[in-house]
Amino acid sequence: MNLSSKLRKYLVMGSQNCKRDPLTILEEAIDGGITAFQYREKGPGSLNGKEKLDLGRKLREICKENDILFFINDELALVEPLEADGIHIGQEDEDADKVRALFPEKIIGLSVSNTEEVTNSSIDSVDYLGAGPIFLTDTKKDAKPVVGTDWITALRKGYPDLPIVGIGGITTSNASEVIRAGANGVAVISDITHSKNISKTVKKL
Ligand code: TZP
Ligand code: MG
Repeated sequence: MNLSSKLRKYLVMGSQNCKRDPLTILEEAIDGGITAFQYREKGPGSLNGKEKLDLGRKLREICKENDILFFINDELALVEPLEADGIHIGQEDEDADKVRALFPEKIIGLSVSNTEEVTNSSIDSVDYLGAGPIFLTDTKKDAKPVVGTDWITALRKGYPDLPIVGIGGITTSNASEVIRAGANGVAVISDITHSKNISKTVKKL
């Protein structure tokens, strides 16, 4: 499977997003057919230090057993201990070319929310782009302004061959719009983690 296909249904999650056991939630999402997972233990209510590492190890193991790509959000120091397949960085993190130099073999994803961010980033150093927030989201309190699916269309035009994943407010009701606009995949937190039937939700995405 190529990278684009492996990013089709991308669950992003930390314990702070879960009202139930995160391990069970991940297993149910895998059951539904997610293709990638990002450990994003961040923000109010998130774990730190050893607890963060321990939960990461368990989630990583589940992804390994099920052949699901495992990404770390932001934190370069977690990449090696958790044997991540890749890392997802934002504009506030280390520059993409520096991350590439540190991890020549890892998959690197970069969030871009507008043209200025694209101009200021080393796009050549990354393997995929995260585009958003596409729709309104309550999950990330400091999210940038909503960009809509037009942002996907613009990125696709500028980067015809680079995998693009939409994020922000994506649900079973609007995921198809994101794909139709040119994204290879959808990255989702709350519509999956808060679902009463996670497997069914993932199938519909
Ligand atoms: N980055 C941009 S929006 C967002 C992140 C991490 C939150 C997405 O969460 P949800 O619940 O899928 O809207
Ligand atoms: Mg970040």
